[in-house]
Amino acid sequence: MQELDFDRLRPIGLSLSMARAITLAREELAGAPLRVTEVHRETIGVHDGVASFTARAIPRLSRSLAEDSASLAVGDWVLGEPDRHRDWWIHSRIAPQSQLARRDMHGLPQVFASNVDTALLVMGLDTDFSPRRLERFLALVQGSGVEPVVVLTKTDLCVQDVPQRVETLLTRLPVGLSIVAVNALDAAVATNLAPWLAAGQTLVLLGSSGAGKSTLTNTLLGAAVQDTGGVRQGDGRGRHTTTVRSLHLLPSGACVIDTPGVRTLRPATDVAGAGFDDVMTLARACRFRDCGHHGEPGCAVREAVQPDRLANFHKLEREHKRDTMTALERREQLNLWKARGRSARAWARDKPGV
Ligand SMILES: Nc1nc2c(ncn2[C@@H]2O[C@H](COP(=O)(O)OP(=O)(O)OP(=O)(O)O)[C@@H](O)[C@H]2O)c(=O)[nH]1
Ligand SMILES: [Mg+2]
Ligand SMILES: [Zn+2]
Repeated sequence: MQELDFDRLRPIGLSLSMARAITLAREELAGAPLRVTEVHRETIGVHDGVASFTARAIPRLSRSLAEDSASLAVGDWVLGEPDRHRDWWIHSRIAPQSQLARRDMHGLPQVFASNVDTALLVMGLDTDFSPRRLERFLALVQGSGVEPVVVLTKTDLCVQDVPQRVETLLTRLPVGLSIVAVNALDAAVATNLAPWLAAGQTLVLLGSSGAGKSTLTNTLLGAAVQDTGGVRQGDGRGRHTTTVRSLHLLPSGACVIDTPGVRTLRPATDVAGAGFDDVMTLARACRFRDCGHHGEPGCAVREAVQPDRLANFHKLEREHKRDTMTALERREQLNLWKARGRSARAWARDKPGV
């Protein structure tokens, strides 16, 4: 077995703990360590620390991942080898040490990125600004081991709104959360974000279309690598310029993953109340142990949490319940609805005078 070349793999985000995991895996598995930079239908973009190239997953790997409702994601570490035609094949994936995922419309987890240290939650200070959406992103990150950092863009376009909007977030969101306001076009963003850009770190950019994720990527890269798009006049929405997730190597030695803007976001987290530590803590002081914070007497949550934040908490809680229902519970609920439908029909039929 070859020694792991740490210096070579560092620029593609190798951490010490992942180096250990790869070394361990290679005691039994063959192949060179590669990092996934892009995932396409048929092919996978990878980087070996020196160059990027295209590979394919062997069918056995695709099948075994699919059996676990998983698939290769940008940021994954994999082992691969070239065949005699010099075509590269990925044989195995090293278990990710962190993952950010949402639920798709069928309720299945869809991974944004693997092995990430920091999630930059990018939001424009213009019409994109929405504390409720930001709370959804925070719920998605919570419990994943990834540090969320709020990056507010377009300070140059919204000079007057900056202090008040930052204040809105500071009073509403949990204390200790990092909030940075930047002009994504200005090279100074590298200084603003320096604490998260150290060599070996991996960041992912999340946010709605038009927020400035690709603009930030380009400014941090110091080159126009990613296409950026305008925003629609009127509603200020983006045009979904970026269509695939991609990992880029920054001059600072960190890696950044640019992602397409998301329209709807259902966090795929197992943690109930994720992103709402304040609510969970305050709830211990409610008079009733099973207080739902809907207006029960002696509710400590309603007293302290902003009404709109609490409404968002309830909404996410309902979605979480629906998403984490077991198949059995789902069936029971369906039977209950059917029974209700039957009795309603029977009632309509038997109603006197009909
Ligand atoms: N003036 C100014 N313009 C910005 C800033 N951030 C983004 N923009 C502009 O906003 C538009 C959208 O930026 P993009 O970087 O393409 O947005 P995105 O988040 O990548 O959007 P999608 O790829 O569609 O998800 C572009 O015209 C950018 O130039 C900023 O801080 N200041
Ligand atoms: Mg983009
Ligand atoms: Zn309560």
